[in-house]
Amino acid sequence: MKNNFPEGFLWGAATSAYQVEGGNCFCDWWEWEESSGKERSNQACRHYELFKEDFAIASGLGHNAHRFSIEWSRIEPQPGKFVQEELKHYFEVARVLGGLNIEPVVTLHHFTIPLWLAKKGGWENPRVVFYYLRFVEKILEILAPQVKYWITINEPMVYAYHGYIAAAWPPQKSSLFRAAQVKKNLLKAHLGAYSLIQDYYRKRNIPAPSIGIAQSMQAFVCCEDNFRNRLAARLRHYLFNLEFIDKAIGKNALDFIGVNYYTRSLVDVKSWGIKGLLLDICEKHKNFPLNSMGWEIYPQGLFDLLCLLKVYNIPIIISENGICTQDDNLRWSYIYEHLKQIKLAIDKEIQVKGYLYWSLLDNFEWDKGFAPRFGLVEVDYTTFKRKARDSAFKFAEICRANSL
Ligand code: IFM
Repeated sequence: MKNNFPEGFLWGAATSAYQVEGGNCFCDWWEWEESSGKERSNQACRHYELFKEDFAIASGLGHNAHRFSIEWSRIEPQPGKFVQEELKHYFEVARVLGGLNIEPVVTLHHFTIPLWLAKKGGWENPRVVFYYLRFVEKILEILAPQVKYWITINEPMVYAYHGYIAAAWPPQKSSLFRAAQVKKNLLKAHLGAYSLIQDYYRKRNIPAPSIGIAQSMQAFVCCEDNFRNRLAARLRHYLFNLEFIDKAIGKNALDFIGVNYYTRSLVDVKSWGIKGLLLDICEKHKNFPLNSMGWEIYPQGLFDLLCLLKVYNIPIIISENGICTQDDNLRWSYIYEHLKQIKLAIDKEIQVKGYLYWSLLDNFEWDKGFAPRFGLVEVDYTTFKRKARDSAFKFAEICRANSL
């Protein structure tokens, strides 16, 4: 039928541990919040305790998939000391999802690292690959049979950019050289995890899992159509959107591309030079409605990107797409317009296999604190009561019907 999505399409939402669980005091972000004077994450949404309630809501909203991340610093608060209770917790998280017929999509690294690792240089230190794989192995022992979809790393380029170029996130460095080092180690970690997970399943005769990364992708659009901007847009598209997945696919180490898509970026290079080419943007010519953090709403960009990804000929999951806004009608139109673009791409035989809205709950938006409201479900941060928004119910109809 005309508006149907493919059979078995994954419908749901995503979260990340640090942004919803609360009390993640053994990681780098927790310490950074203390020293930076930024809004504290504190109890976040108390999802660590309330996950069953939250998953019951997701199930009631017709979701058949849910993306969550594992908080590494809970599992391994000190080097090499793995906490059984915490491993059991994530086993329980996946078990509860399974019991509700919700497919777990597990992210192994979503921005935070244990504080002890940060003190050893974090992702700049080549040893990080060893530490990461040791952690991944522990997670496999707990989750392997229950989990089919793995995301090794969330948004490697966003991580490298905010922490090591823009100096906006911990460890607040500003060096292209360091960022390149971090990117290199993230890629090595992904490649190692890919083999580790595949081998683990193969040796135990568990049906092969599907392993991807969640790549933040923006539509890079020239503010003014001139040679310098066109060159910069191409360069940024390669470096920020494609390079990481390109290299993973080149090594046969990617089963699906996770696309995190929110907005476009207006390229406006003010001077020649590497920084200008990579980073200069225009804030003046935003022509589309904005989310509450000032990002333009540009659904067409998702279609354009999906068309460009077709050459890789591997499945794609929209691992994040969402809007922070106080206007729930705008949220609904955002979701609907992006789904229309995805459907257009599917009609062009692009293999999109799932859509995970960001986010199931309102949550802690990193250095922006709790003000941005991304949730399908509203969270009252005083009582921790949850209330599904109208957009969540409208989205539920699409999830249930598997059709627009
Ligand atoms: O909240 C973040 C998430 O952690 C990673 N992707 C983008 C989201 C919205 O900014």
